[in-house]
Amino acid sequence: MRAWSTPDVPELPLRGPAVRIYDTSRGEVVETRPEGPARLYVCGITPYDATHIGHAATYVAFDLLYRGWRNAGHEVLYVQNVTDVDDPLLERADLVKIDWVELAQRETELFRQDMEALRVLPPAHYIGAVESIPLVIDLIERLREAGAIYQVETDLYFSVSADTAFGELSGWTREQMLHVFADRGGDPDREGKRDPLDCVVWRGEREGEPSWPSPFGPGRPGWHIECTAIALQHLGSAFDVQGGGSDLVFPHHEMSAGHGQVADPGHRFARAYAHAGMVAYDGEKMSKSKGNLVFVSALRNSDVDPMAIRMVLLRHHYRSDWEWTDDQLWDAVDTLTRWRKALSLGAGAPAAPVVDAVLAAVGNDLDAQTALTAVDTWVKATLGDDGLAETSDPDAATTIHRVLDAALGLAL
Ligand code: 5CA
Ligand code: ZN
Repeated sequence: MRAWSTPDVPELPLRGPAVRIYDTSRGEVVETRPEGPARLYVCGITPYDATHIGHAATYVAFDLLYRGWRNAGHEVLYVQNVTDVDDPLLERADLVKIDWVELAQRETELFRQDMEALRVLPPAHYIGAVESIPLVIDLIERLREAGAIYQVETDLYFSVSADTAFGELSGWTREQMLHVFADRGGDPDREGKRDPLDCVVWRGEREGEPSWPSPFGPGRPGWHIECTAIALQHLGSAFDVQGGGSDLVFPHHEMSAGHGQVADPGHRFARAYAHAGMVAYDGEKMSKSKGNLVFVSALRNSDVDPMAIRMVLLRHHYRSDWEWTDDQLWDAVDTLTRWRKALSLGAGAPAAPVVDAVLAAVGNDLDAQTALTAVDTWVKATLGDDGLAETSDPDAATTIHRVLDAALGLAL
């Protein structure tokens, strides 16, 4: 599948530090140590509706990681999927009486435009679930040889007990897992299952649903195995970071990792698992199923500066849960006006310490807030908010422009 176009990223005169990130499975901040290209997999959208601010926050978070690695001197190999066939997409297509393929294509195209506007660096491989069906079939065969697959009617299930590390990623108890499983695509009560937590890897054909031929009969892939198959194919085992929103910790990432670890015993699926917090609106998690949404495209259509949207997202630590309000957007618009004024002066307060501070902050678990504060301090000094305007650095504006764009994706 085609991704979106790559924005220009300025080169910086100095290297950033090694990137540290919070690993959900270890419960602490760890240093990433890419060998060869830094390998990143981030779970992509299910394209049944437009990109909302919650999605955007998650993709901007991992864009900081990409930029942090790049600025530390690593090449980055980034892979993202599109869940272009799954229950919620088929249900929505049915509801609005549109062909599911057309719905997926339309919403994926809108997502590409939103990502471009927000200056999110594109993945090198942008892969749909439908196009990865041959990979999924191969992976199921491997899991079957390992004894991890069984059949219930026409569906194939993965035995979570086959992964000796099952549960280590989330660190959740069985009770916690069972509590959310049904709400997150699972079927704990299905008769014939060996363990209520086992998950579907191949869903046998149902009337009125699309299906593809396979050695196990016609059907379609389960959700978790889609991401495992795509990641293993394009990144291999033990890739550096698996990312997504915190709603994917369990079951999605736990199951994907389980499939990967059974298919390739002795290797972790990913070295670290990173999760972005949930964005709420009107008091509840912003979600397509609840309908409490703020769409990136709707804001863009009302002429909101995409850099102001990006700034609102950057002002929240990527791991925190927060609530979107329009006030934050207007505040970011005002800030950008002030910043642009300072940047238009050319000379300003010394920029080199700001570059150091921004790179250090991004390298320290993607702390964009601290990076923005360092820039704001420079803006205040340059505009002379507290007295005399500082002009000692003749190239200050060029340097600040560069670091804002390279490290934070803010092109002003
Ligand atoms: N296609 C699957 C992943 S394989 C999926 O979860 N799609 S999604 O469209 O529902 O979400 C896309 C990404 O946005 C996921 O990483 C998800 O964790 C994240 N996300 C969804 N809702 C929010 C929210 N309210 N705040 C922050 N991130 C969110
Ligand atoms: Zn995924």
